[in-house]
Amino acid sequence: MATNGSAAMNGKDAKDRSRSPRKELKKDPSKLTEEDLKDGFSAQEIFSSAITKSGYTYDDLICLPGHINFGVHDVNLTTRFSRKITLKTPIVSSPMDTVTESNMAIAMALEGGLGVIHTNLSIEAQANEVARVKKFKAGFIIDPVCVPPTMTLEELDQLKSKLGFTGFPVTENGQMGRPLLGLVTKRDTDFITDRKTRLSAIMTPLSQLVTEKEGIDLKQANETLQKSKKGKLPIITNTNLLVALVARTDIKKNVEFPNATKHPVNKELLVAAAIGTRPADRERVRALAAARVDAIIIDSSQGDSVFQHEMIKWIKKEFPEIQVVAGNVVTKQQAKHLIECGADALRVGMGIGSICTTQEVCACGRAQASAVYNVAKLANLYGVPILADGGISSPGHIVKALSLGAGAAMCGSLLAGTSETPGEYFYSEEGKRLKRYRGMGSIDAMKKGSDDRYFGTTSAIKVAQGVSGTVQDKGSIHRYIPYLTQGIRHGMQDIGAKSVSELQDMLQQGHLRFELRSAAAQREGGVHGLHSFERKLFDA
Ligand code: CPR
Repeated sequence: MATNGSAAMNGKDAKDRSRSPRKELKKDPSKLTEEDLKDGFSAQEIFSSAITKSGYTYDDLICLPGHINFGVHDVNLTTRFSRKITLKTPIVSSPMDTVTESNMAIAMALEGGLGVIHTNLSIEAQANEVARVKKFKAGFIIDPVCVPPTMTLEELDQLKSKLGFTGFPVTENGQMGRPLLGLVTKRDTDFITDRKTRLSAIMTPLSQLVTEKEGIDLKQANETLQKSKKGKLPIITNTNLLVALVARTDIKKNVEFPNATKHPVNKELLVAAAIGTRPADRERVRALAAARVDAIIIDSSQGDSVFQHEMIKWIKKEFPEIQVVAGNVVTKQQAKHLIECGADALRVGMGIGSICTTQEVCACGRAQASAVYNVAKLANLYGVPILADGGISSPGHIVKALSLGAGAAMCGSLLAGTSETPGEYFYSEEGKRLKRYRGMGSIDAMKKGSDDRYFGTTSAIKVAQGVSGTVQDKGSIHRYIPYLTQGIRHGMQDIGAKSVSELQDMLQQGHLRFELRSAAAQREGGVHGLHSFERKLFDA
């Protein structure tokens, strides 16, 4: 065999040498091509299951860094939620009864994402939650707690200590939307010794109140509050019905939300709501449409069913302006069926949620990175965005979901425990502040109605596909989402992608490079080798 440096090489040997790695290393660096410098693998190469026959999770993968020629604040996170809805923040809160009701949906939309109101509510209650989001106007309290004139000071004291605020509108019957009779504040109540006195005797009556008429904007309300030096400004109709309250403390707190997800014309916040696939859910769709819902999510763990096909076609025919998100799916075939029925977006993920036992119980599902990549690739051919649903526990996972073709990440556990989620905080034995978080297929949640998602409504035995647990307090969404988005921006900057669309162009052209991580590489990529450490997520 010819050796290196041998002068006497025959034609075959010369050919072999031109392929040898040693020859490659000796290449003139100024002649290196882009191909020579390619490291790692394209997504197509990684997910070509013909070779490995394995599915991969987010943690199995790592994105290789690219070239940075822009600042982290230049990264644009604008993305597609569905055919017609665009978000400035690629995060959506899950339709779960411990994650999204109106408070969460309002906060998510203000931060540029979107909230999906869960369906474990009566039709009327769910439509009401949607209406609360649509009626939201920054700075205006649209459902202030009202009290009746017959209430005693003693009862008011109890209410104050429970709710933590001090001023209340007094209305006929103590209900919102009724004629305003007066206002009780600290000034009216502090020096009254007889706590059996009724509010009608000590409130400041309507005739002495500063009020404004319905239709006023926040700037005008603010001016009136400043001029009058009052703490609360009731907003009323021409017939004195109470429609909102503006509080000086809220105006001071009220910040601008430049990323808010709003209707381009009427400026209302956008909101989505989940439904099931039972015939009775058509009535639910009608009520949600009447409440002006923007998107309907058909909530099913296995979306490729004849029930869902019929539901998609029916909604698209009856309410063509409402965006329909179908799912859940994890294969190209499932995705194709739902898209061809008219879906405007797909929800991707089966059996990978943090609270989920579907893969254990039903032996069905798919590792999430493989599911997202494969479904996104198919859906992209139709111009339909996908939501990577579940299994997200860090901003890095969101970067990976976007890198594999998702339009946005749908998150449950990541957002659970924020102050805007339903449910009260409580303390663990070690003094940690916690909230409950449970799967919609847990026995507890199914008993409240969500069994339809797991095809369990008519079964004699309800089989749990999830668990019920707790998560730690994460503070407000208005601090937490900016932390997540800043993390995503850093990740995209490292990859060298200035926008989500650029990232996905890189994915499609094979310029986005990945590697699989061995078990040791995954250990190395986490905190290791310390005696102890404390994880602080951000400093703001
Ligand atoms: P995590 O973000 O907590 O990992 O997952 C949330 C997602 O899990 C939800 O958006 C939903 O798709 C899914 N999910 C909710 N409850 C579930 C149960 Cl009990 N089992 C399986 N998946 C569930």
